[in-house]
Amino acid sequence: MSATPPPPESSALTIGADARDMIERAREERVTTVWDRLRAQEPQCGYCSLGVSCTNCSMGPCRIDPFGEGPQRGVCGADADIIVARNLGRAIAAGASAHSDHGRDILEVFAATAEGKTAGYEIRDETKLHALAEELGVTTEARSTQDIARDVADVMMEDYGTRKKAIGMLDRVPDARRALWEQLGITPRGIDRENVEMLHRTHMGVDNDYTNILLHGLRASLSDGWGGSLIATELSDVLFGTPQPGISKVNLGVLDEAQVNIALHGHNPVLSDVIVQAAQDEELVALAREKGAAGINLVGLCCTGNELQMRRGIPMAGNHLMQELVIMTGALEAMVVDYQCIMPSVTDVAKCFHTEVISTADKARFPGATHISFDPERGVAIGREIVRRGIMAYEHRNPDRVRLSTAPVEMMAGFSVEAILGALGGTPQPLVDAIVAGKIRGAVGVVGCNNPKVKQDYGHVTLTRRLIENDILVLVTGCSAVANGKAGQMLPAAAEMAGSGLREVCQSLGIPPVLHLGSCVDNTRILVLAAALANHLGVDVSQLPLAGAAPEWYSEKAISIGAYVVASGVSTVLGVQPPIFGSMNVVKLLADDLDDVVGAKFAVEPDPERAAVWIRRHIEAKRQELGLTAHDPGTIKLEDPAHV
Ligand code: BF8
Repeated sequence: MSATPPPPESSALTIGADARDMIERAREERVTTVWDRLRAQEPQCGYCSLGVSCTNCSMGPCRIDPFGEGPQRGVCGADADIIVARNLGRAIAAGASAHSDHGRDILEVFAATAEGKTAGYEIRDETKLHALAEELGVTTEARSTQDIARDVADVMMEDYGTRKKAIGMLDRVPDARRALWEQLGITPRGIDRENVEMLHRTHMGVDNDYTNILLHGLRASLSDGWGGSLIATELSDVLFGTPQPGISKVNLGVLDEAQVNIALHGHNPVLSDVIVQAAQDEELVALAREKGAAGINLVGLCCTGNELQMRRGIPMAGNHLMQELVIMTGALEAMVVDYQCIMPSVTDVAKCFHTEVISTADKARFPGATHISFDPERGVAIGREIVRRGIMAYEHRNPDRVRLSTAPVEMMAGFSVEAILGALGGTPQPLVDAIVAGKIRGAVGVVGCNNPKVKQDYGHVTLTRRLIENDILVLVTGCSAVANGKAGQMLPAAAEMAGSGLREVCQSLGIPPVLHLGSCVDNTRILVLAAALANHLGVDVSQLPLAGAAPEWYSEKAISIGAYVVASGVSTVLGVQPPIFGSMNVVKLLADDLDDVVGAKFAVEPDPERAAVWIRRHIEAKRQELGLTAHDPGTIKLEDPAHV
């Protein structure tokens, strides 16, 4: 019998000192983490990795033999092209549904606030509400904020399901792109409709043309990017305030040994915002002191953390792969979860410590957690109850088991489109001038998750670093923002890391070369900025020197994001192989032919150094097509065949 090889060194799993320390602790204490579970699954199923297994009906499960020797069709007759396309289509619909249902939840709280039926919520950005009302055709003159909000809510509700030709915020899209979507038949009509239609099409015996399925995939994803996610972003700004830049902190060092620590994890800011209010309550602060703590320290995780950091400067404990490790510090009293990206394993890890996991969404229950059902009518009272539970858990903390070894890092967050345009003097023209002059070669959204198949944060940090060194402005969201924050790349002083042109622009504006635009639904901020730039220049988005990248993606939501970014005209590089390689027709469609259809395509490149070369070349080609200056040598040698 061969002996099981020892697990890899923690330094092979993550670049973060805070994460390494906690992975080692987990091993010492025999607590299982995501990396152990990945190892236990290896080798993972080859059919599933290639996307050629199908469980859509009970004549199956079926799989196609990628070597051409075994079955080439499922029981129903579907070949590899159909199966891969159906699987990908369903993944897009799942991701788009997750974002859009999050948007609907915020919309419902917004609508209830307009009716005066919530506690702890108000319209914080009236200017943005008025702008949205005008965009959606809601009269604002001589009307109360509540009346306007009620009508805006009604119009947005209709975007989800009512029979329409197009969802409501597409006027932001450049005319050329709108016309292209019409011509291709992929203008998103209703948010729920496109996702339901995808589930219908991918039922056995409906859509059996892989191209047709994937075109609808683009339509479903557009209902996310220009629909559900955009509603989530815009209404979160209206309810909780439009972000403005500010300094915050990041990594596990934001936990404070002297205080009650409560982590807010998930994606939806509606509950976490009232928890922030509750944590400032004098009675609760006094209760924490009575229990021996110096105060109440809220920290964020994943995108709920991004929402709070962007608007309220709440420190960020970590990104996706840190959620088990934050409990391993022994200093966390409560982990409050809403939904999305929350590993079911957190309750198992919490059992080894005094941490109470508190679930709050009725649609996201976690066995082993305390469930406190969120109700916006009692928002403040629920927020107080949750904070009180965290304080009570502090009594059970074992000080001998606290292990906090890393100092936090400062980062800047809060770059809404409004804040960016504000910094530029209210118009994109200075950005355009810098691009035309070649000081900034282009801009790239580096976004998405951590995935234990990639050394944590290595993909995000390396790719971003190479891009800024080459005078490419980087916009980050989601877990990529956290990774770059931990690496110190998101402070104005990080301009020193950038090429001379980008450095000069950042230093003159006092901004970092890597801008934090928010959570994953806030990828819409990147779309809106790209569209504003294209409209300003009178060109299509696909003509601009832009690109997208998701170096460590894992989620179905990331698939939807990638699809709507490409369908909006921005080519995108994925660092983790999607399950499509069982159909070379699908691969060719996505990585090649799509460029002729929507003016953008996908690439897959696991090595961030090579991904940087791909992006740099792409940006220089776009610049050339626009008649802008030929590429400057930069630090990446584009002619070097080693980088091809
Ligand atoms: O929505 S980046 S791991 S936390 S899915 Fe999740 Fe991915 Fe992080 Fe935010 Ni986005």
